[in-house]
Amino acid sequence: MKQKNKFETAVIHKGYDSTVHHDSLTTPLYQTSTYSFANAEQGEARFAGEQGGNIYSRLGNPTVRVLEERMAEIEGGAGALAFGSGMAAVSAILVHLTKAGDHVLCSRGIYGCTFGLLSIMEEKYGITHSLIGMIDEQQIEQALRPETKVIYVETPINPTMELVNLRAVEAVAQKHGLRVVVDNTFSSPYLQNPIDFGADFVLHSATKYLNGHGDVVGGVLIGADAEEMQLIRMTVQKDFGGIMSPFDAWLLIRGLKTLHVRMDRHIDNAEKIVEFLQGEQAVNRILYPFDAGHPQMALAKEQMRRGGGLISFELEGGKKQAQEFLNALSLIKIAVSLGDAETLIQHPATMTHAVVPPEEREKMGISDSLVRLSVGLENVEDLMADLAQAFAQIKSNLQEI
Ligand code: 3LM
Repeated sequence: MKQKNKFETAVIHKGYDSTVHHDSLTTPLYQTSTYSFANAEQGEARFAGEQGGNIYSRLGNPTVRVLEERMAEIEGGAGALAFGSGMAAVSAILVHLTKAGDHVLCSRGIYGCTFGLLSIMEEKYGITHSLIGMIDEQQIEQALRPETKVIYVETPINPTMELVNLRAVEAVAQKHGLRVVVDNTFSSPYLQNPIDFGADFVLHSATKYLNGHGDVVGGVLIGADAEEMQLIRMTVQKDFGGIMSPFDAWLLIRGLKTLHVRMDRHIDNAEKIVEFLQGEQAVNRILYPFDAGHPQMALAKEQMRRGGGLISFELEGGKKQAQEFLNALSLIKIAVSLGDAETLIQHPATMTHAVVPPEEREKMGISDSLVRLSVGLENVEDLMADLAQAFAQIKSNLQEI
């Protein structure tokens, strides 16, 4: 039997066979919307599912399929589907798993637009949700309702870096017959593979680390069951239609080849910046999973290979001081999104999580003084110099508080 390739090899080779693509070393871009059938009977057989082969790019595309196969492999799943955005992947799996009257149990924090989507589902279809901390089985079990069907979590949570105990989630899900979905965007498959912990589905905003170059908006859903993934392809994905374009898949295939190299550098830089921030008076709290000050560091080390490239921290003062700090930066760009080569900083309360009502934001732990740094691939000394000069600039303002 052929040995399964390791991560670093799979991100470069899995799912691509050059001999059936004119020996092209890199995956060709099949920029086509449709495919011609040899004859009418072939078209009929393909539509009837009696014969494999391409039909129409909303139902599958050879370039997109290479990405899907590669993603399934590196997340340890049995199948994957690529979508036009992370939110298209989130909405597809929630539509697949729920019907009117069901309840979704979520981690205490979730990305702002996921919260927005769940609010729409509640208002329009009576699919309710609740957000809770997920430290142990008892805590999760207590929050279940008779109509709970899905446990939907992020870990680490955007932007508070709180963790969900994946083993506890799985134990409760097993006991009560619930489906588990994990948004693994913050870790990337290089640091954490939730299917190994029993998750049914893993999803990514491919816009972030998977692509890594800030030039694609995309999403990927990976599932533990190949048949169910094929069912989703031919139902929710086909009929809601939120597919990924072949060109975006092509860019993602290129970006993904360096995921492991990029992640290690993001993390090397992040670890040095955490250390630097620890010496800063204006920083009240640092939120980084592998930092000794993180209340769940032990859990982080059980679930994640390293701490990741994102650091959130609370500054002295409130919204005004946080905005002043962002404005004082020069090399570091003020931008939402994450996982790019460029270091990005944003203010969750007024940006990524602005759609979440203030009282809900407070429950999630998102204060007005919280900022989120996506550490890039620049020279770390340059990044620390930019942070240091920004701290120096706001120092006089802070002394006035
Ligand atoms: C952000 N996040 O800056 P797309 N799941 C997680 C995410 O962080 C995101 C998505 C899903 C950010 C985007 S805010 C307008 C910019 C954990 C996106 C959604 O649909 O590909 O953006 O993924 O935190």
